Amino acid sequence: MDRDLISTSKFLSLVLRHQPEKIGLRLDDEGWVEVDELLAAASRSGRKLNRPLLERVVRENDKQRFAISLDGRRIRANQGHSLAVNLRLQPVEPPELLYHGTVAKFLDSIRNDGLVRGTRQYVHLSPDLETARRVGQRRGQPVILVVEAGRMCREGHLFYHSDNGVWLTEQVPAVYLRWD
Ligand code: HQG
Repeated sequence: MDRDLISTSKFLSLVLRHQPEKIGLRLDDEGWVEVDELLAAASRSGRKLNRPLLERVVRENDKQRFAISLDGRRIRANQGHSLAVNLRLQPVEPPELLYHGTVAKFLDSIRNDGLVRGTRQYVHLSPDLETARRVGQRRGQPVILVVEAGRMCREGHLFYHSDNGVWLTEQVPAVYLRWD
C-alpha cells in the first residue's frame, strides 16, 4: 500500500472502529456510516479524502479492513471495533485449531486469565501460523499460541468469522491454549 493509502486506512480505523466522535460522526448500531457524511466530516476536520481514494482503500487494503455496502452508500470497518457495534455476524463452526500471535511479556497473564478481549469487542484469532506471526510481530518477537477452537466450540463457546477472515470469540479460557 502506498503512503496515502496507509494514512487513510489508519484514519478510517480510528473513526470507524474507535472514535467517530473525533470528527463529529455517529455510526449506526451495525457500525455503518453514510459515505457522504464521512467525506463531509473528514473534510471539516481538515482531512484530504474523496470517494475515489476511499474506494481504493477499501479495495486495496492489505487486510480488507473496510467494506462499502452493496448500494455504495455506506461504509464500515469489518472488525476490530472497541465501540459496541453489532456486526450481525452469525456464529459458525471454527476449524479445529486457530492461532493467536502475541509476545512473551503477556504470557504469564495469559496463562492465568486466558486470552481476553481487552479494549476490543472480541479476541482476534488467525486461521494460520503465518497470519498469527504477523499479528504478534506488531509488538516484537512473536510467540504463537495454538487455540483448541473445535473443542471450545463443542463446549459451548461461540465463534464468528469476520468478512475479512479474522476469527472472533469473546474469550479463550487458558485450558484451551496449547503452548508450543
Ligand atoms: C494480549 C490487528 C495479557 C494479546 C491484528 C494482544 C489483529 C493479553 C494484546 C487485530 C491477554 C491485545 C487484533 C491477557 C490477550 N493478559 N495480555 N490475559 N489476553 N492479551 O491489538 O490480537 O491492523 O487488541 O495477545 O492484525 O494483537 O487492527 O489484539 O497482544 O487482527 O486491522 O493483548 O489487530 O489488525 O492487542 O490484534 P490487540 P491483537 P488491524
